[in-house]
Amino acid sequence: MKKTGGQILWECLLKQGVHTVFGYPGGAILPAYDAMTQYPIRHILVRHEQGATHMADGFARATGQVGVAIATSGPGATNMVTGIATAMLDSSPIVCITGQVGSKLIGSDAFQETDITGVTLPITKHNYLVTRADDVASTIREAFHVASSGRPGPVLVDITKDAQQSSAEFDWDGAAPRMRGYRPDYRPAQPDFEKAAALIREAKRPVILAGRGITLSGATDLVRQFAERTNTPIAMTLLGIGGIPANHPLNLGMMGMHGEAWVNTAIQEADLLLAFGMRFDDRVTGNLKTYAVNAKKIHVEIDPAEVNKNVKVDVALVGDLREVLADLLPLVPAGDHPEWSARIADLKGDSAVRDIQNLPDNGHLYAAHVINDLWRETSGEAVVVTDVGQHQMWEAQYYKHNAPRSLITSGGLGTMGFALPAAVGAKVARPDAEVWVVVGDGGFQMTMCELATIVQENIDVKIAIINNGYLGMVRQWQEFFYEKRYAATPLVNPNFQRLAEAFGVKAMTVSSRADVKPSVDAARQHKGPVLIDFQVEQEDSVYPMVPAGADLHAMIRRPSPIVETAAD
Ligand SMILES: Cc1cc2nc3c(=O)[nH]c(=O)nc-3n(C[C@H](O)[C@H](O)[C@H](O)COP(=O)(O)OP(=O)(O)OC[C@H]3O[C@@H](n4cnc5c(N)ncnc54)[C@H](O)[C@@H]3O)c2cc1C
Ligand SMILES: Cc1ncc(C[n+]2csc(CCOP(=O)(O)OP(=O)(O)O)c2C)c(N)n1
Ligand SMILES: [Mg+2]
Repeated sequence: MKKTGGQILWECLLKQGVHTVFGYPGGAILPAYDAMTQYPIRHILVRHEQGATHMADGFARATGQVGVAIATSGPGATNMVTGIATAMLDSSPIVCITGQVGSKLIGSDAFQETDITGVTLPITKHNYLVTRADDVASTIREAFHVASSGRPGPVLVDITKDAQQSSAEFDWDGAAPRMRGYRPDYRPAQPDFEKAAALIREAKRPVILAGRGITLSGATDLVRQFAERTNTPIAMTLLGIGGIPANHPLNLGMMGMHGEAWVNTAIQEADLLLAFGMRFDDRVTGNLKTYAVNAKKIHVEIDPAEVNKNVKVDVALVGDLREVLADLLPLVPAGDHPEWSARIADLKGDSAVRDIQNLPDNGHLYAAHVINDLWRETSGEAVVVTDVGQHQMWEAQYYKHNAPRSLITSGGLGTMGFALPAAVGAKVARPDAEVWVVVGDGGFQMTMCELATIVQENIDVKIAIINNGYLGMVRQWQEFFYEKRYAATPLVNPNFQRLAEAFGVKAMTVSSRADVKPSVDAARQHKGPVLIDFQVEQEDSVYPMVPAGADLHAMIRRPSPIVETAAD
């Protein structure tokens, strides 16, 4: 039966299992919106198209399923750019659908015409311009296949207005993806398994570097088994957090620029690094010349372009981590490294000292207190969506995540404004989960218009603004590296409580430690969205810190008053 391109779009989305899309209408996408009314699709009307992309991204990160965002041509499409780039850098599978001017008008600077496939070429895994209704089904199927297979990533499908309006035969089966040049199913060669197993057997000071790939591949159990069998400690990247429970005895915590001191020291002293689904980001390695110089390196990675990109490795096992580990595990004997374990225990010191819960209340409210109390009150079981800045790092340090996909954060692009919309996507994807937004006073103001979306759609997210009156992370760099010249970092903020109330969101303001717990409890008991403005110490800094490009072991340590380790 013939259907319009607009109808075929929704038919395909439903067949792909999509029930919710995040979007904003306009002229060039109107035929598709009109067709949408005939289908059982939940459309979440955002307030800015950037929000739609972050929502689709949050949806994808919370579940592993493809998230879908939709917008009109021109400004609608260009507003999506930041969200697409965010998804690209963190390998998040989203499909963005944009309307385009009529095919005959392309290239004429028509009203709201932007060459969005040109604009997004470097920030999409792949993108398409569809000019005929006949091509809608095959393109949508391909887009979902590309977004979700191999190394996931964003795909954009730009559909001209006439392709949405005209009719074509809808043939789902005939539209199955046929992509000769795209083969994401790599498998390592057998001799490489042998080489890796030999290095593992010989290692005396091994460390696993666990990244986002362990969750993307569904390999978290296998990584844990591998670690337990070989008694190998595990260091996590920011995006790996949650993949291995924080309370697992072999989980060391986060590595890198704001990682735990003992983790970075262990990496520098290691004789074998097992990089599982991580890409040696510069925030992870510091100075490459001095990075883990005594360690052999094994890299298990699905994308061949990542191998030997930043760090030269001794053995690369290119393939899906879960499949590779399933084959590698039987080749690896059970082992122990008593001296290494003792050294690590020594480095770590008494980690209970880091527990700031019992430090005396000196009248100052530190962000770390807020995060620590939030962790305790939610029993570590919330899905926390963070924005970018100091609060993001404190969340990573003080909220102990035990479940995969329970920390959602923009790592690679570091996109301020990500948290609030991404949390909407996460809550829509997992309505039964308790979802908290941890966001800075700066980043909140970048996408706070989505409070209106939250109210219109009754999205039950709880929002903790870590309000330090500064673009805190930049202020910290100015303090450390620019002699405290605070150029353009102090913020004059609105009254966040009254602002939230104006949107119709229940809100509180908290400025003392004693009020943190009761406010979190009140927020949890309230059905519906709640915002808490936590007015924290203004000039606190995130420690430890490896200055950009410095040696990983050259960390700036916290002078006082929150103690990090007994070894301080
Ligand atoms: C303010 C700020 C501070 C930061 N500080 C730190 C820090 O201190 N420490 C830190 O770790 N990060 C930090 N980051 C984040 C950092 O920039 C990177 O985003 C992060 O380190 C990347 O982690 P990753 O390599 O695990 O994830 P990704 O960048 O998502 O890479 C995952 C890798 O896994 C691969 N992969 C995907 N699927 C599979 C599969 N099925 N099988 C095998 N491989 C797969 C991918 O190809 C990719 O190479 C910071 C970010 C910000 C914004
Ligand atoms: C869109 C965007 N613009 C600028 C930056 C640079 N930047 C990184 S952290 C930061 C400060 C964030 O301030 P705030 O949201 O208040 O969080 P805080 O660091 O104070 O916790 C800035 C400006 C960014 N990451 N993203
Ligand atoms: Mg701030």
